[in-house]
Amino acid sequence: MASEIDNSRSGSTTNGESPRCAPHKVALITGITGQDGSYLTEFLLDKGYEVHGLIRRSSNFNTQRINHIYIDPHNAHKARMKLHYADLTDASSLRRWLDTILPDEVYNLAAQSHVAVSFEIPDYTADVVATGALRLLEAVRSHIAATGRNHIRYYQAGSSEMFGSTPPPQSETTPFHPRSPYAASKCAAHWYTVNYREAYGIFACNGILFNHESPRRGENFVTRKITRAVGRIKIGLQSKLFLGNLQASRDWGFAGDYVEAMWMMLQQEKPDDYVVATEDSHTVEEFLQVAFGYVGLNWKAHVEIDKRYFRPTEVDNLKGDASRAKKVLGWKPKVGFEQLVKMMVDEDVELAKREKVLVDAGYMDAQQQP
Ligand code: NDP
Ligand code: GDR
Repeated sequence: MASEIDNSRSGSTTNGESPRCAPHKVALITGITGQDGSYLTEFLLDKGYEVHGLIRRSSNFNTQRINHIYIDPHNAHKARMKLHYADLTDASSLRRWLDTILPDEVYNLAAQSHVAVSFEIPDYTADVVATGALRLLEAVRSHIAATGRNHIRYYQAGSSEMFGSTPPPQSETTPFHPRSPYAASKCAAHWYTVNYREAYGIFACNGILFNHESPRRGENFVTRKITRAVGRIKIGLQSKLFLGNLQASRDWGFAGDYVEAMWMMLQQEKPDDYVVATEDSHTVEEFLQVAFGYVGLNWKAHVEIDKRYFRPTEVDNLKGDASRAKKVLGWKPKVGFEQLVKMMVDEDVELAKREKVLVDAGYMDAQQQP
């Protein structure tokens, strides 16, 4: 699905709604195939942007979350989202695509983003999350030096995990105390971004985003793992759900709301760092109660604790203070906790129904976990 680029910035616009030479902004997104990348792409396309996404090579297609907005590049005048192969571990690919695409805004969303997995592959996690951000910043810096395009703006996907064991409420001034290789790598990426802003005057922002979820959330994060199980249990495809620590608290928002904050940060006069959060926190157990209760099930009858899902060091309590984002950006979340859980359960019940059709027709094993 990744395509060769159309080098002309004025020749490839819109889904046929605007004139071919209409002025438009160009965004470059790393991590476009992820949860946030897909919502951000929709958001920017709606605003009239031309969106270029960097995708990494995979032995299977990894574009499921953006297939619905993909237009074959052979319809070049219609396709406003374009995909290119690159990798955060490959500096040359980053610089090459910057020079070719000439973006106005760069969103660095790519990451090995699973906290528990980062204990298993710490070296790789640091290479992508920390050094990957540095490679991209350096590519932006050298691209600006070579071209003089100093209006380019950079967004770094920071995380509430950086606060780690520092107690809530957490704001932009709260000290970091990371509790995983992932979180330590995000701290490095955060400070690289601050440093490139201070050293080279690059318009670079850190969004310190608290957990945000959606029906597109990866299936091994706890919220989606729960709502997938609720759907499958309700439809009779599964009976048990194995989880780890149920007492951890998270400030869970909706990913669709959070990508708007990313964009808002890059529209300000000056670059800065912002916490983005709902300011409301719930335990994993509370998530279970709402999700199972919504379809008339008792979570206690289905959930079993499996030690393998506990982490060597846990982050117990995250609850953001998003006053700066509210005041300066005018951002606020639209979807609350219960609405989020119900949205995810609704979608996953429908997904389980479709799976059931495949199981009944003999195309899928009922025990086959997604
Ligand atoms: P996902 O895990 O859904 O998506 C991660 C994206 O990064 C995918 O597109 C993935 O590609 C890509 N990627 C992974 N490794 C590489 C690499 N070496 N080179 C290029 N691309 C790579 O994450 P989210 O969308 O949930 O999160 C987006 C960003 O925000 C991440 O940086 C995450 O750490 C951060 N974040 C997320 C929060 C959340 O609650 N969702 C909260 C705070 C921060 P592929 O599809 O091929 O795997
Ligand atoms: P988190 O999200 O670590 O906060 O990182 P995750 O959903 O993985 O864990 C949240 C909490 O749930 C507990 N938990 C389990 N987690 C998973 N994945 N699987 C289980 O079976 C399970 N049982 C209990 C965890 O211990 C934890 O306390 C997410 C990612 O998106 C990061 O990239 C992002 O930076 C942060 O959110 C903010």
